[in-house]
Amino acid sequence: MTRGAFIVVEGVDRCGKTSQTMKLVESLQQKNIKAERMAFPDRTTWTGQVISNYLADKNCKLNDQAIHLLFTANRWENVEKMKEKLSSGITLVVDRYFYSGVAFSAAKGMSIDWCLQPEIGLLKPDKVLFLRIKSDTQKSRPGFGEERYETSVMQQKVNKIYDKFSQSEDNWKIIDANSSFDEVHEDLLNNIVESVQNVANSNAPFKYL
Ligand code: Z5A
Ligand code: MG
Repeated sequence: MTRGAFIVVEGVDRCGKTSQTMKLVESLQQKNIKAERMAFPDRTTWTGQVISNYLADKNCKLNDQAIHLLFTANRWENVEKMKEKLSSGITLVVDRYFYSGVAFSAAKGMSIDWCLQPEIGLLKPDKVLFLRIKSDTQKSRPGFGEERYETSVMQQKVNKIYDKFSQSEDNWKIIDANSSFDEVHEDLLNNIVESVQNVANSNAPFKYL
């Protein structure tokens, strides 16, 4: 059996990651492609609950290195589960991954090299779809501004780091997230179907960071 594809959807807040990843799984299943959604942070685990409290409580004093490592631990907690699902032929559509970890921590002033070290050894995605959105469109989307990092200054810094990834990483693809939900959806879906076929045709083994 060929493994499923490991797809990550990244982008600044409110660009549409959660709503699109949910719909993508439905659309893939309608095409008879086995698919499941995951999201980081995975707020259901022990580390996920600490992270969720930290994000919701702007007075929480956890230091930047400690929260960075908790986000990373939250990914390591899920590695075996991810491998099992991919090995059984399920395509994983993942809402945020370590790129968010590096981008948000580096935006706070931490070194990118330091931020990357604890991520080494995690699974590398087959494709990262970067939902690139204009700042004005982002601010017009419902819910912006509710959690700790949802300020324009922070989001602009994060966006610059995503831009760097999109230029330096071989598995990144920029998707225009400013158009209608359905247009963005079609673009994402076409890219994922292509990745699923590439993984199946090449019988590609897992890649690691
Ligand atoms: N973080 C970190 O620091 N380190 C890490 O390692 C990781 C994360 C993994 C929580 O993330 C925070 O954790 C996040 C990064 C940090 N910080 N911040 N800020 P989260 O993923 O849990 O955040 P969220 O609450 O799920 O929301 P989001 O990511 O901000 O939004 P989104 O998922 O991209 O957007 P959405 O919920 O799908 O869409 C937003 C609204 O826009 C919604 O009403 C949609 O119906 C609407 N929408 C979507 N697309 C469209 C289009 N095309 N047109 C019009 N309206 C649309
Ligand atoms: Mg979301």
